[in-house]
Amino acid sequence: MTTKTAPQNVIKRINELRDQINHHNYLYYVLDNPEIPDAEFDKLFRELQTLEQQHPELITPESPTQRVGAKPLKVFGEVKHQIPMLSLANAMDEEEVRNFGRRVADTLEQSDAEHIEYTAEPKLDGLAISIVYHDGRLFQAATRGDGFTGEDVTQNVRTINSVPLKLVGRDYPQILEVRGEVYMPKAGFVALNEKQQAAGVKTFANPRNAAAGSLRQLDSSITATRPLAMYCYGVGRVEGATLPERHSDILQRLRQWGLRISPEIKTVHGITGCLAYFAEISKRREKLDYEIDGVVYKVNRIAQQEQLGFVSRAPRWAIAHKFQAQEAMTQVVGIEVSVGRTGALTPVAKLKPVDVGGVTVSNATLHNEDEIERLDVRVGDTVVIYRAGDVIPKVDRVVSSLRPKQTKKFHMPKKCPVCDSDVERREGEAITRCTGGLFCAAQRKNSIKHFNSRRAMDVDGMGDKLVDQLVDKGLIHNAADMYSLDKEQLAGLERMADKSAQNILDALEKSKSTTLARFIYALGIRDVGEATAQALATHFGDLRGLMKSNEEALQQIPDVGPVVANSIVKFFQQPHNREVIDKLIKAGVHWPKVAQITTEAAPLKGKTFVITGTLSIKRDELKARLQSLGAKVTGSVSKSTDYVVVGEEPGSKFDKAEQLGIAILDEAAISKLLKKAEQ
Ligand code: 5U1
Repeated sequence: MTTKTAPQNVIKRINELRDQINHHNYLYYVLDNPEIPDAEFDKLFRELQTLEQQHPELITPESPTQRVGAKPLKVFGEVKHQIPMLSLANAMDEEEVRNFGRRVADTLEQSDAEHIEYTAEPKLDGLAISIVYHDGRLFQAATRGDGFTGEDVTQNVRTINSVPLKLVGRDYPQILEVRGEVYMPKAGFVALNEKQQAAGVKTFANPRNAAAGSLRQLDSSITATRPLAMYCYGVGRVEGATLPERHSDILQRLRQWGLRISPEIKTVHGITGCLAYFAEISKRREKLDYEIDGVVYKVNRIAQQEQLGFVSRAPRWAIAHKFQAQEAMTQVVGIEVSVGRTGALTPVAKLKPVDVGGVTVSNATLHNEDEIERLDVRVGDTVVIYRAGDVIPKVDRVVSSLRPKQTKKFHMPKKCPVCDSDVERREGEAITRCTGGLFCAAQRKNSIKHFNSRRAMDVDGMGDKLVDQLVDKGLIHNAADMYSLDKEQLAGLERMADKSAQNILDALEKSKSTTLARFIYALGIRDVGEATAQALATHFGDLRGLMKSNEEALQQIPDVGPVVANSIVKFFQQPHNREVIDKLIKAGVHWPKVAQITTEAAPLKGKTFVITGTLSIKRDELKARLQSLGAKVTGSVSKSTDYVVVGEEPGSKFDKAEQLGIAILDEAAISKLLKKAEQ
């Protein structure tokens, strides 16, 4: 409907929309740093288009609807596109694709629309590029810019490996302009961001921005280090040769000349064929090596393309069928910290529910403290949420222009939000962890399962499923609680007869008699494996000594460095962990006294051992016992080896030991030596 005099509120809204669109075009095209999701931009654009259609008298040549993209950056030379690089009309759903198909069939006066040939191609989320070859040699490369004038990025494009500097064969046109998309493969994007982060410089929000930022570098030696690639999807100016009559055949010809064409391009019939292609590629989208934001359908016969022609900014013979947006904008109403099974603290943004690609999202992971710092996300912020496939949605960026006044920076808590134990974050690591492993409800199941495992307390029959049931029913909260279970409680569980309940009680009773090394290992202290547990047991001789020790003293023990020492001290500092240990000892868990061997008096100090072949004692256990007696255990035999311990079916180390005349100990001999040394 056209009204001659537009109301003031319409004029005001049109001006607002133009300002906003110009601002976002600048962020997107010039700074390669979009603030809002594409879908939000499309909404603004469509609203402006609708208002301008209703009030055509208000259209000005400067309106963003009257041009494609943004002006080129002045620092690059300008390139005039002899044939404008137009954009594509979008179809947001099947209905819009079917409308496109009907328009095509009507204009071509085709009664059988399903007969019309189309090509269907992935729509890469990169940067449109024009590359001109003169006599087969790369002459000039330019970005699309505003569609009529682009930026001269020849030097940068020359660094992209998939762009040939010289065409292959002889029958190429004298002048050939190919058009396509420069993009950054997903793996390359992840690697680049890791590199940027390590160097403490800006990371990119997504592969498209990374591609754009890399291509529009002023220094082409930087572009050369970026993992850019290109696919061609069409031609512009062609002089001195005639090209085939179908788009698909033109692409094949480009391939013969050495240009890269997507292997995913297919020829299909009718809109039914187009939609089947869309469904098929949607399923494989996540597995593709590059990001795509939709599919492009093009009428395949060039004669039909010419018949269809163009309308304002776009050809009538092609359309981009966009995937549902994977991004959406919403507000952060809170930031909570969750604790995982392994004690890792993960900050989670609580969101005003928002639809992202057909799924309602109300939480998004913020990963870790570094990520929060990088995003500077705060409660009250408007954020862009990104969801790919089945992965947990993440906060992609903060829309800083919409930040309310008086927001506060978020900091990770100092105490575990589940059990109130201290949290720790090691130097060089991104994850913050709870140190209350034995007690923390979030880690409960994991820590009890580890406690029961064969090489720890070896509670026979107490499998993972049983632990899950006991914890879920609230019958146990930590490992010590298992020793207070009675037969009735156990027999009341699923698939548990009286006999099996009694077997579990017997196994628990049996497990009370253990070794100090096994007990230390069973506590599940971070970084304390069997070998370290053994070394701690032999060094301290009893648990109290270990619990009271400090980092300095711990580091005197072979194999205990500053990181492990810190984990041990932190673990025993937690009152809740100590409570559980006291309860275990009160329940009757005990071990024989261990002969204490201090490092200075270690009987095997200075001796080097190598182990080869199969022994009845576990290799790790033997290694730990030797180390706790001061010996060094290495992996290869040399002149400095003192003993080679040889089990069944020894390897070449045995032969080498014989050649070098090194003392060989069989199982009986090493057992005797250990017994004597440990006395
Ligand atoms: N795959 C593909 N992407 N893409 C983008 N084809 C294709 N064609 C385009 C654009 C802008 O434009 C022509 C149809 C003119």
